[in-house]
Amino acid sequence: MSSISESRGQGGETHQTGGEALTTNHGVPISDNQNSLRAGSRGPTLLEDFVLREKIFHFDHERIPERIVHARGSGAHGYFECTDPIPELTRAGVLANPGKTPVFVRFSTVAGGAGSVDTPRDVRGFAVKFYTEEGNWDLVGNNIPVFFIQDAIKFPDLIHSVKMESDKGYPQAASAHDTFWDFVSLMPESMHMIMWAMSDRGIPRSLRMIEGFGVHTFRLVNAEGKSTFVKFHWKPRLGLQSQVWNEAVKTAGANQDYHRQDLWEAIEAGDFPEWDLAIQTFDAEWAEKQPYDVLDATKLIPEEDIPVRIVGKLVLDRNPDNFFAETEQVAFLPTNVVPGIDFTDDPLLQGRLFSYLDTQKSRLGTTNFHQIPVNAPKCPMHNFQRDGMMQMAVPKGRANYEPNSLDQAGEDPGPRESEQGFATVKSMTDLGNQPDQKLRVRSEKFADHYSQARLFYRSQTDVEQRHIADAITFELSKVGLGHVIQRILGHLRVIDEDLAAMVAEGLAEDLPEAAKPFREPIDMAPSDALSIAKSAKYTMKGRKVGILIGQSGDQSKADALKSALEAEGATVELIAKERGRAEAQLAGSPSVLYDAVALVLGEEDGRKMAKYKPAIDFVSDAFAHAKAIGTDGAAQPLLDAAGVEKDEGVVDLDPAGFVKAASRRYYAREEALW
Ligand code: HDD
Repeated sequence: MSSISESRGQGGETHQTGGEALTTNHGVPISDNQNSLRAGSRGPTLLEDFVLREKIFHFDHERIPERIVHARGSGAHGYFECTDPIPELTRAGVLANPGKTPVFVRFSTVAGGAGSVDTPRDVRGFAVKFYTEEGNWDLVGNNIPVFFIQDAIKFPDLIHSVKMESDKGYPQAASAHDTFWDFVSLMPESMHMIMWAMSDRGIPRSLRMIEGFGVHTFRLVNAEGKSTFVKFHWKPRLGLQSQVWNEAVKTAGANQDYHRQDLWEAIEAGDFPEWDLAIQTFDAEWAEKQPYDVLDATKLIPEEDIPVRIVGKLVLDRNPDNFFAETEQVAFLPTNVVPGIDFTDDPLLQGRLFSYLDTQKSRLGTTNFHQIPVNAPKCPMHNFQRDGMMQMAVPKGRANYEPNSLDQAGEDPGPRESEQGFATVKSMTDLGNQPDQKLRVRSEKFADHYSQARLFYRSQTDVEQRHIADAITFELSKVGLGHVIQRILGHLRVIDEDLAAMVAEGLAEDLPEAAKPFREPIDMAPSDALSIAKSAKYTMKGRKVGILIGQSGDQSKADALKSALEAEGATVELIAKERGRAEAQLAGSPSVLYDAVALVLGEEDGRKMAKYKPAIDFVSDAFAHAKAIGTDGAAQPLLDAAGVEKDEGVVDLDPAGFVKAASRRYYAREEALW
């Protein structure tokens, strides 16, 4: 039996190195883990069996309440490296000094439960915990730079409406239902985020290919106490990529853990996901001149107006050791800021400052949740807070209050305040606020709900606009309340008449009167940065290719393709009808799991597979989902059965040509359907 010191790490973590004696939680060695203690071999189990009782007792309490939102998530460890320090803007060491800061990141969907699928149409959470030398800084953002609502008081309503309907208990992980669309139809401020959520941003290809945004305007504060407003952006080095809707739906069936597995495998393979951290900074004078309010979380600042400046990079290089201990128990708090970073009076952010601390107590059960290793700061932490459930620390001495004069008696007096400590920016008026009355009102500047929805829509390519129209059409087709559909169409008319017409046509609905805006929208200059397609990166890095090899297929062709693809950074999987002949089995590996496919078949395979449904679906889905298909004459019967028509994305098996073709999608195929 190994000694206790060997089996326990410094942070209290339990190592499982194998071979040690099995014990109870209290360290008593167990001789039999197969049979409970009975009165006779066929008799009742005895209450005396403390081994059984402890094991079942612990098991019965293994689950904790899941997050009310963002319940399904995937996490990873890594580091943030500040490459372009900004000491002139902030005294926060994490951004003011070059160097690395450890992080834990959790990505999530919003609406579904912890056991739901990875690929619903939904917003993605992008929460980063920086373990800085001055305490933990949590940037708890999303992959969309704006939010549905302006004021935190509406958050419970928003979430109640989007979660499964409270009487039926469905639909799970879907916004396509009555209550969500009813709510947003009555909240025109949500229209901008609706455009984003209905765009391809709502169905990302991989968590490694999403942007992240801090959403709110925050403050950076330098050593002189000067405050500068800031918006935070994460830009994925792999570029942005999305699925198409039909693909996302089928992926949910093929692999419920599609994103989680992709993230895990990339990190295991040493193919570390990376993002640049970029900032937009501005002062009050600039903010005052904008037609929107920088404190309104339903508005973004176009990158054409304030370009982003890259200050560092995020690298995720280590998978969690234990999903529950780390990814489930991690507690993000927007209140976790460090000296040099501060809040603004954004009313959505202000509400969040209460909600997250509060929720951790109900989720993790104790005010001492900060002691869980994934939540604990990596810098020293001292204060006079004591006790509470599950207290892990063993403070020495009796200095649990201050001021005290115990040092005069030679005792440790405990920690002291520091002049370098966090100090709130004093101004409440630098954005024109007049805090002379208590009011339940919103600033006039929050009243324009459509200009940026229009900006987003009109900044998209034709294909992207069509995807938005199709997504809204799909979602509304699941809405049973006719008046809600009509009300949404009324909003769409204000955003863009063509969009409204496309959706109305898709639903075979008449167009109602346009909604009456509080404030007439303005036409802002389209922003290319808002379109995924306009800044698409054609690369094999991060992409996965499936090569279907037939029984009489030429293995050397498959091998040549595989090495050419891998040389460009792609992951390749060989797929065969029989698992033993390849890495994956055709029936369990539909083409939705790959970014491009190649068919390496013999003449007989081509004929046989033309009658085999998984093979036909493999090819017809790849084609419908705008993916490159590498093929040759032998596969023609299968291509015919799958309805594939030759185009620039259907290429022969020459490795160089296929690699080039496989680095992008062929959305022109969709245009043929319009
Ligand atoms: Fe929130 C979790 C992001 C508004 C209340 N939120 C949560 C997570 C993310 C966000 C990424 C998951 C963190 C994790 O992985 O553990 N939330 C946002 C963003 C918002 C936002 C970007 C708007 C800009 N949230 C928001 C409001 C409220 C909340 C207005 C309440 C007033 N959010 C919560 C919460 C959660 C949460 C209920 C659930 C679990 C948790 O906090 O730790 O407190």
